[in-house]
Amino acid sequence: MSKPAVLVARAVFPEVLERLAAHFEVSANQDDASWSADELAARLAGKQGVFTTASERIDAALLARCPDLKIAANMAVGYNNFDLDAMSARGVLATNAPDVLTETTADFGFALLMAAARRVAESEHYLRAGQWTKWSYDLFAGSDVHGATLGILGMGRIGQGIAKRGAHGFGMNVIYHNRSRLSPELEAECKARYVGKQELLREADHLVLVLPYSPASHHAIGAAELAQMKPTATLVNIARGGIVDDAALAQALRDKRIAAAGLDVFEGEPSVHPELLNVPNVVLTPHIASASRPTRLAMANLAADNLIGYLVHGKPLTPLNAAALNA
Ligand code: 8YV
Repeated sequence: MSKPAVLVARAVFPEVLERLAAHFEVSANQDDASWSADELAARLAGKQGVFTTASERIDAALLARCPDLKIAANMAVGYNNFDLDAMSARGVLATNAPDVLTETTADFGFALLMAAARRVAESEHYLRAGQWTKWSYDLFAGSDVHGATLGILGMGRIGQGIAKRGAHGFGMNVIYHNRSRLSPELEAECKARYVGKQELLREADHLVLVLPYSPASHHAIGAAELAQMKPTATLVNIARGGIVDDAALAQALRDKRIAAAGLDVFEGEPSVHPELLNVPNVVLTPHIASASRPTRLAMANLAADNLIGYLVHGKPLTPLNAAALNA
């Protein structure tokens, strides 16, 4: 019997490709370039499965051109690149890669928070540029993290990881806002208090965004929200580009409406709003919050396990639309 055909849409660990090759006829993106929707559709002809990162859009238009496709497996916990309704309507299973990246991503949220609040990147650039000639009492004086109020918008697994780090490691007062409240047990574990969005914006000394992207969360932080924050506040986005209005944020940073920001995700990435590149009080990283080697490998293996689980054994590990498909 011939093996099912699978497309790997991005270059990925060789050991993961080897695992896939034991079960599938694998075509893989070798050079890590982004494919256009047209190219992706052409390459998906005759494929039953596709290994995606969070950047390949799987929607009705693409699916109409890929009648053989049965599963798209994201090497990411976020899945705003999937149109789940269109996938369900076409009988295509969607899977993501939750849990395996939670702690690594929460670590990075804290790294950005610390770097922005304590002006790590800004001061490093200054030193490298040879500008450090003397000690001065207010040289790169930033905001304290320990004991401050940590606001979290979006309280899924990664948000909870950040809350625990803040409460238990840094003695922070943790407040959060989310579509739904955590159970009292989880609130106690995270030492986090539920508040409305306005209170979150007003009270947070450091605000971390960890909510999923959807049309409802588009520009959840824009000029109006930034105007409500403390002028000493730090904003961290490790969620998705598009949740923050990057132009409004650049303006707020320039005007010192807020003190600093740490951004791992951007509207239209890998392009970055030019105004963000021109303000000093922001730390910018290229979407690497989950990028420890063990975690990226675990994410890739989980995406591979979903392809193998579904196409070989009929049992995916972390399905998103199983109910709609009876999978
Ligand atoms: C991924 C992410 O590295 O998991 C997510 O949702 O944003 C990142 O961890 C990236 O999307 C590549 O798949």
